[in-house]
Amino acid sequence: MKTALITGATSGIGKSTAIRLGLEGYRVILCGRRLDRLEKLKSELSSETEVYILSFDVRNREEVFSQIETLPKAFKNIDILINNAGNAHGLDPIQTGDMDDWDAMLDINVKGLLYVSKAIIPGMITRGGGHIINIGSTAGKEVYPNGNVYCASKHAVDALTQGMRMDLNGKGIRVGAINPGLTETEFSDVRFKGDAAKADKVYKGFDPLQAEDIAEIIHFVVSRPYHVNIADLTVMPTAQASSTILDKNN
Ligand code: NDP
Ligand code: 8X3
Repeated sequence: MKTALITGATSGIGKSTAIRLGLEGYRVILCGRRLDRLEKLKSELSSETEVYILSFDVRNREEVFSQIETLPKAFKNIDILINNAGNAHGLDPIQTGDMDDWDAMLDINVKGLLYVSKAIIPGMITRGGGHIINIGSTAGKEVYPNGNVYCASKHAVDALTQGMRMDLNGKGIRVGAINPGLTETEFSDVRFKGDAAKADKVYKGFDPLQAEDIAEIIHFVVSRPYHVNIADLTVMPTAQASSTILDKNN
């Protein structure tokens, strides 16, 4: 039975991925800050697979390492790391952007991903195998107006995926990125700080991707034979052609 650690499992893509992998027979480690949600998900999944919870803020370097250190023997050998935790904060032109939002995006989406990876990669190297999937974004391929720092954080994820793949080559570790386009999750609620009307508008008038669509792709990627590494996969709703071209009548 393979063990997968999923960051950001309390909601959206991470939660759906945890469910999908759990149902497919992977042992899952659910991570996130909202412990109540992690506990609820654990109780839902426990009849299907072995589940363990780690509640930490990916921004807190010490917490990341000390929490991962507490994993019991059965969960310690992580085969699959899904670096998913992340969000956008704000959608403002650079000249009026909120610096706390900038810090949050760079600290969570970039540095948080690095801390979690740093805590897990040495074990993978020792065991001679592993699979890391970083959740990038179409925003990591193409910048859009007012997306400035979020796009920069996801471009950094793109660079880190390439860098990890090079540095870990020869160590038996597969590294790849999945880059979703518009996906209906709590992403826009967070971006617009709980303004539900603004958040809902993002996904109105077209068929956005759902978290389950991405979870299905993640399961496909991790279940390929060992010699196959899906290095970089971008997926958009059919209505989306680029980060700025969206047919809301599709
Ligand atoms: P959600 O807001 O639904 O989920 C975000 C997850 O990240 C939550 O589980 C949240 O858990 C976790 N998270 C956020 N901040 C922290 C933190 N400081 N420490 C630990 N966990 C944290 O959004 P999505 O599911 O959409 O987002 C998942 C990933 O997908 C992100 O990396 C996002 O950038 C990316 N993405 C999303 C797209 C979209 O259109 N929705 C498209 C492309 C990429 P908690 O708050 O409980 O800690
Ligand atoms: C999330 C997709 O276009 O809202 O990364 O930035 S987008």
